[in-house]
Amino acid sequence: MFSTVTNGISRQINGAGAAVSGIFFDPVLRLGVTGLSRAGKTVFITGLVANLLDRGRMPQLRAEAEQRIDTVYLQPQPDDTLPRFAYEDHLAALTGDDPRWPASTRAVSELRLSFRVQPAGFVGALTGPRVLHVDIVDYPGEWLLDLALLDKSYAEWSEATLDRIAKRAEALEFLATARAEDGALALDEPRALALAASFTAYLHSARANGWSDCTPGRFLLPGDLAGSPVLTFAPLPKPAQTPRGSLWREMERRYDAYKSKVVKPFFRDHFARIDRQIVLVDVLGAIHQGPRALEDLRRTMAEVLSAFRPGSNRWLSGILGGKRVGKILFAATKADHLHHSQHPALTAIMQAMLREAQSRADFAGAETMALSLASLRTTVEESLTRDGSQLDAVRGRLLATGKQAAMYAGELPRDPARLLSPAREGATAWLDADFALMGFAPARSTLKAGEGPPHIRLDRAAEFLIGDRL
Ligand SMILES: Nc1nc2c(ncn2[C@@H]2O[C@H](COP(=O)(O)OP(=O)(O)OP(=O)(O)O)[C@@H](O)[C@H]2O)c(=O)[nH]1
Ligand SMILES: [Mg+2]
Repeated sequence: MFSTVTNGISRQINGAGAAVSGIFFDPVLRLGVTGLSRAGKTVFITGLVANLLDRGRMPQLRAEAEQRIDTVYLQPQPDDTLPRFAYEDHLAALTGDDPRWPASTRAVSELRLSFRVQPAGFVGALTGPRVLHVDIVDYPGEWLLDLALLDKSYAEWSEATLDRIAKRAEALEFLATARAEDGALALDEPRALALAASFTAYLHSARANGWSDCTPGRFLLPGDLAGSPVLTFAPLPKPAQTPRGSLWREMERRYDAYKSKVVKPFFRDHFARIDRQIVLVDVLGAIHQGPRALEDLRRTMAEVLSAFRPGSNRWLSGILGGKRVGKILFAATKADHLHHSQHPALTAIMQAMLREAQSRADFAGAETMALSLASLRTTVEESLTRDGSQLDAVRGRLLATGKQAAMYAGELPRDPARLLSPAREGATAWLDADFALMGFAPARSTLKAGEGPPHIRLDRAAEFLIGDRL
């Protein structure tokens, strides 16, 4: 009796499964990985994939703890026009004999990771193993900032940009060039190129000095668009007359082309297809740079996040057509610079930074979480005695000299407002504290069979992002 019933159920489930997902293809989850330049995207994807292939250090991934994961394997990705994420090269750099950090990324890339899992529970016992493909897409957060350009004309963008950078030392040279230019005069291509080059140079030095709002996004990461007209424009003061063929008119045309030929295709072809998202934020780096950098990061992150609030942009809601990112994880990276006793304070700062952006629309129902992680742990914890008191510190191999050193980053306040408020009020230095950071190199390590490279909380991140689908 019982067996006929279960047989019936199992046939039904098989039938339903085949009808829904089609027996010919397995479900796919697209995971977007983003963050501003140097936030830690490449190291994150490399560490995550290595630790999903060899899961010895992933106890918080539930399907792994329940021993339901049969195998995980890399597969050719489905998008023929996207470069593959160079996983093997990055892993070799991070874990070789002379471990080093991977080079900065030039373009969007993708990797397909496939899971063969035993489904959980009663139903699972009946249906047998199934396959889930996770397509990981690495793209710069700066490209999300470009969304704001869609609502702005060239004149509005020029004015806003010139205004915003007016007081920045990094922009002095560009501003002088731009002000000396008369946009009403006929276009002279070498002058246009020089303007764009000067603006790009400003963006690079602004980025290097810790400013986060470095847009248009492709100016920092041009890929194969380098030198093309869509990237040969810059903000200019608007002249009284803008005759046909003038520099101003041509810059306006190129700005519009950037929006329609670069910004829109990215959102349509890549962003609109993302199911889950992780946003990596180098909070520690900004704190180290000082209050101005932290405030700039907070404002920029709020802008990055507007891409995840359907309704913030009409054109975007139109192409999304009701589809939205279901889960968003905000991760403060490089947490291995801190002793674990300070991780809650770091997470709290990350959370507070997002609170404003979050409360505005709560991402229209997307589930969100914040945590601190290290994609590749380069340090071990150590207790230091300084002036008779104990300090929770970390020790690692210095990037600059290759020597071992212990570091104490400073005491992050338990109350995030102690940092965020002075930053918002325009303080130029932290009053009662100093935050040091040392650049650590990846540690030399010999990995045991079945274990990925050392990390902090990659398993928690993976559980949040894909655990419910395993
Ligand atoms: N200590 C430590 N440093 C990290 C970690 N992850 C990233 N870093 C540092 O941050 C730098 C940037 O990391 P990437 O992963 O290349 O950052 P990215 O976001 O891909 O950068 P771009 O491709 O240039 O936009 C690395 O070179 C490291 O110095 C980490 O887990 N621990
Ligand atoms: Mg990268």
